[in-house]
Amino acid sequence: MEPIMTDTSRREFLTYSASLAAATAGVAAGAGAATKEPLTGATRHIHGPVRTLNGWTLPYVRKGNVKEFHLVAEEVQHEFAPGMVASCWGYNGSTPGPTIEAVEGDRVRILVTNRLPEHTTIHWHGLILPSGMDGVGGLNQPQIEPGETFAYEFDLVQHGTHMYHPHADEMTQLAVGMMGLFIIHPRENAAPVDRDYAMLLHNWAVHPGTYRPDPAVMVDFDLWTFNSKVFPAIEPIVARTGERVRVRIGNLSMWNHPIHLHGVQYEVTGSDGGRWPKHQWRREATEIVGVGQMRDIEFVAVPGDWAFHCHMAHHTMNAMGHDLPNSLGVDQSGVARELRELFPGYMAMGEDGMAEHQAHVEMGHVTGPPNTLPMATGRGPYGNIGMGGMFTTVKVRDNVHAGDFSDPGWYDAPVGSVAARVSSDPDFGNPPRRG
Ligand SMILES: [Cu+2]
Repeated sequence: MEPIMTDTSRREFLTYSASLAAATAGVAAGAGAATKEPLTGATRHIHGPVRTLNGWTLPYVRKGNVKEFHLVAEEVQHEFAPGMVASCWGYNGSTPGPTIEAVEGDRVRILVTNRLPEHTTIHWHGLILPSGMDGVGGLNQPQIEPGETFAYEFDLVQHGTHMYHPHADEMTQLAVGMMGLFIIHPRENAAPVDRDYAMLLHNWAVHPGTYRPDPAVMVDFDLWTFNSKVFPAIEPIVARTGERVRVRIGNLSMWNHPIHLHGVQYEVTGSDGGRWPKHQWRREATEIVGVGQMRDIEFVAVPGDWAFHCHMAHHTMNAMGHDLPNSLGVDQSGVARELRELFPGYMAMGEDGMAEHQAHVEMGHVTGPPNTLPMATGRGPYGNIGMGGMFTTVKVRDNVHAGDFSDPGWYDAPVGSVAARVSSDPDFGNPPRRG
């Protein structure tokens, strides 16, 4: 059975949006810059929709007083970025699976069909529910065997940013991509935002030249993803100047991630504990989202292109050969000359740092194994960006329309506001030095 959003549910959402627009217009009008078309409040909403970067939201069918969702656990062919596809496991054709969105007070029924070759379950991470609905296979329920469909049904008695994932053979099923977001909007007293983004952090061991994540790897991962995508395939977070933006971040990887946003101080406003009381908010530029944790951050959008990334440097790159001796500062010209006699075209790298890698790859000097992304890639308006993994941009412009999430291109910085060359002489100036 294909789940669909019924007319009833669509009408419910539209009616809600309209009434809320009227209620919040006064608040919203003050947020935009005065010289621009004012923010009307039409997009300010409490009950979603959430924008799952590169992802989607699962429609439901209303059956009496129950919202019924249907998840299918199955193998999916997943593209991490153009040039790299792997056989992963997910839900309803994607990893992460579709985002489930509902409202505090709803009763939900979630059908779970297992089309995997082994048993599975779903744990509703952070939700307050009856023990028998908690989804730990063997502890709370029988395993869902291949071909079977189980029904979970419970009341949503809280709000906040949550996740779902298997609690059966987790070593395999998490490693190959089984995860999703479960977002519960507050029934009342919510502070609206203009844009509401969501992402799950994850790590993968897809060894260079292979086509399936390796579930036996515990620490040495190759790929670091926002919603199972790596830079530059991760969509930008688009906003209009003055809009209030929320980004909901959940971590189902095996490492903690210090998530850093340039250009603003954001506020950490919530978690799977719901939206925190204002006196608990913290002003930060980097927030560690620990394994199994959720964090909501909010900020008022400032014009520009702003990096948004994990601050672990090796999480903003793709697979690299790193079981090698350190070549930084080592004169390799002699050995390179000898090796070129054995391997024509051999080039020594790393002597002056790794920044040259991207240029060599793009010029075709370095060809990696098949189905393997370059370690560092991406081109911006001023040249190579040299990133990968958990990196994207927040793109804020004055003229983005409400509800428009399309990539506005690169920021056209005002004249005189970009760092620029003043000399090409290494002996330029007279800077103070120690020693
Ligand atoms: Cu990280």
